[in-house]
Amino acid sequence: NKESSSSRGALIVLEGLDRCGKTSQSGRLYKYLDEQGHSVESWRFPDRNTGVGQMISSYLANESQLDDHAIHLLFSANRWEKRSLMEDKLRSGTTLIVDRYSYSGVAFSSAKGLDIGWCKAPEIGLLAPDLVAYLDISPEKAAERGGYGGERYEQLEFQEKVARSYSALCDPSWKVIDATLPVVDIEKKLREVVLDCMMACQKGKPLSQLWP
Ligand code: 2DT
Repeated sequence: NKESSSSRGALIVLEGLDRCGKTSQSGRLYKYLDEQGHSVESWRFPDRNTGVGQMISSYLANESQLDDHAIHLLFSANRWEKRSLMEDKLRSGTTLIVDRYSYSGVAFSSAKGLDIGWCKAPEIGLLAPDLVAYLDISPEKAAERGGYGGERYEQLEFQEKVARSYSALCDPSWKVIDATLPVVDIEKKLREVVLDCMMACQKGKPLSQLWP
């Protein structure tokens, strides 16, 4: 029996404000684990490659308008459409590094004023991450990093609200990493917590579901 004889991969989620360095740290972490011989994949949400993802992408580019609740549900649906593949990968031993997940979903929508309980509801039953690494930076510092792109949400005032939503969501299990440290220091801290987490999953930590 494959499932009981082989160990599972870990679901690693990176969260943080725009320009906190998530994407570059995901890339570095992926490269490191891959070179160490681990089975690993780098994922991101929104996944803009699906049909739902294309609707999200055009909304983010301000090419379409959607009700705040409707776009929230699309972001959630975009995770649901990847759920079974995610579970298959994890059970077959692949570790997934995921750039944004349900926490972005709740943080960004509740920053618009939507009720936090309402925002969390459609995420119930998605796989719970084994590790949430939060790259912590103030909205002001993030804004200094060469400015934002032109997408919706990439404005200081809104990022301040998102930061407050993230603080409301943050629980003691999150690994909060100072995103203003030198890149290599962040990378080192991230590797440590990720390797610990992968070890726990190998030793049989069960997969669980949101919200724990
Ligand atoms: P990227 O710049 O990382 O592609 O994100 N967002 C993301 C939400 O509002 N809800 C979600 O569920 C997710 C995953 C964060 C694009 C923007 O989409 C926001 C930034």
